Amino acid sequence: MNETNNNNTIEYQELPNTSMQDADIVINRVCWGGSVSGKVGTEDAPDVILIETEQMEYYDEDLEYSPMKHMQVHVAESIHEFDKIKTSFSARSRDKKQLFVSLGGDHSITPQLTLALVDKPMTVLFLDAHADLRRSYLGDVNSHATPAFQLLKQGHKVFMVGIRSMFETEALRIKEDKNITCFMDRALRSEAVREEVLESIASLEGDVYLSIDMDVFNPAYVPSVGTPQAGGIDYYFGTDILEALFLNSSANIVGVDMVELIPEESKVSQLFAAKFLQKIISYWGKSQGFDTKEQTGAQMQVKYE
Ligand SMILES: [Mn+2]
Repeated sequence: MNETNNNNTIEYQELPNTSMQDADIVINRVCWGGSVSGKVGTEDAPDVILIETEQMEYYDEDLEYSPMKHMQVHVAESIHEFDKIKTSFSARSRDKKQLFVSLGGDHSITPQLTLALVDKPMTVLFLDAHADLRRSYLGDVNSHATPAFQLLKQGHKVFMVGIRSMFETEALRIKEDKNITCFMDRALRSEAVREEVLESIASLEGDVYLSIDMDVFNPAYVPSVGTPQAGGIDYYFGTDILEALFLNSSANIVGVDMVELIPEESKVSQLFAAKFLQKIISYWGKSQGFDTKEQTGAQMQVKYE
């Protein structure tokens, strides 16, 4: 936390915003909640999560470094129209290795983001309580209940973790489609299965996109999401997944999203999301060796106690 920035613009951890071209981390605000069939308010989450990043310490207590001493961040203009999501990373640097994190918004944004980031098949690590494999939902093919279906249609493999709610046709698709790997939430109660999940994630290679539906977490950790579901993973298994993917696999991370959060009065949900966003940035930074690079990051430009 620092006391030097008192303006009204939205920043990550109140740090100076650099250009998209020069940034190591690009944070995309996708304020789209148009397809939510449960509670409303996901479109407000990106700004609220970023505001709560001000409450986070710069130092990462797990990885034992201060990521933003070494990295620059760009918080992009917010997007309010569904059709504009596909072009949201068009100004990105083609030469520099960057982390693209999108804050949703509902889960319908994910297939638009993968269209924005890649033009060939990859693996999508899909953390979610719901299978999201419907062909259409309430007449909408771009619904928050259809993203996994859309990702498969784009040619991607989908690696699901935490699933605990589905329609019968979705269950059949999971059993039959060779491009789906699925670890059901109930199975994760076994430590051996949790280890198997982490080993499978660590063995991922090539391009990988990480989509985190915040309802994958137990509602005690993240009570406010579009469609809460009993059961769910805990915070530490979430960070174990980040460790397996970012530090233990050889995967090239093409992008990450966090979706379906709805800001609430107690702030528990958005504080959890802010912390998890920080962990994503920290683990990615470590995977790129930023912890040993020179200290010219955004944090060096602020006075703090
Ligand atoms: Mn979902």
